[in-house]
Amino acid sequence: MVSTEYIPLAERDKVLFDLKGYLLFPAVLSAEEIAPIKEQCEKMRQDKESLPPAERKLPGGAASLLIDHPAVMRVLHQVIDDETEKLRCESCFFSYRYRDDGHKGWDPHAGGKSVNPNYSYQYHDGKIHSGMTRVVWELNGVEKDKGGTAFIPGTHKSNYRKQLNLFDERDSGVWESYSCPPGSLLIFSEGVRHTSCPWEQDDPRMALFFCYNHINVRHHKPDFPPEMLAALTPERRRFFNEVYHPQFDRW
Ligand SMILES: O=C(O)CCC(=O)C(=O)O
Repeated sequence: MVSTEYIPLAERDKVLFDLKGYLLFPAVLSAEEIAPIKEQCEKMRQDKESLPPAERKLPGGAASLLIDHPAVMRVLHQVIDDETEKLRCESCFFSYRYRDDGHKGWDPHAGGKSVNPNYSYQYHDGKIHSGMTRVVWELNGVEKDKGGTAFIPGTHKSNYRKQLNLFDERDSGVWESYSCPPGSLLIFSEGVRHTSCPWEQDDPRMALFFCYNHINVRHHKPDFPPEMLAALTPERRRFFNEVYHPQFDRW
């Protein structure tokens, strides 16, 4: 059982997110927490029908404990909204990668200041207001520069949005990636220029990609099946509410 209590995000991490546009927290999940999620993901990949309907789609089943994991909430409360009821989860998928898997690999995208609420990243009145925010759980270890997501740090605030492609070559000297043990948590603003990479490790990548946003905004088409939503606790189901402002519930 994951406690919903959390230690507020350190000042250093808040400033680092603003500076770079991403944060990495190593080994947040224990081996005992990772195992059932990996088992669910393997079944989804190889034998979906063996799972109950509510667990065939992420983030149902064992993975549901990640929806409001305290290590995620303490960041989203700082960068999207400090009220949980104003946070939405709008997509979740499993990335299974292996060497020569035919994946598109290097594919830089996003970056630069934007007024589109989905890619917007603002700092106002002493607070960060990040639009679409990715939360990635690396269930297996990641070796540096061998397939983890790569970033051009700081580009969520870059003024030269259309010229960022000047740096798109992998060896342009501005890309940064990470290594991490299993169970690590990567959180980034979709506004920072980033890319997937060819997977060059022996162990596959097993990563869950969640996408969060403010309750007022949506980027993805909603496609969470009713049986998955029905099996969640009310506190977790709330993350899949339609786009609206919760003040209307009070009137
Ligand atoms: O696969 C990856 O490492 C990056 C995924 C990505 O580009 C995204 O989440 O927008």
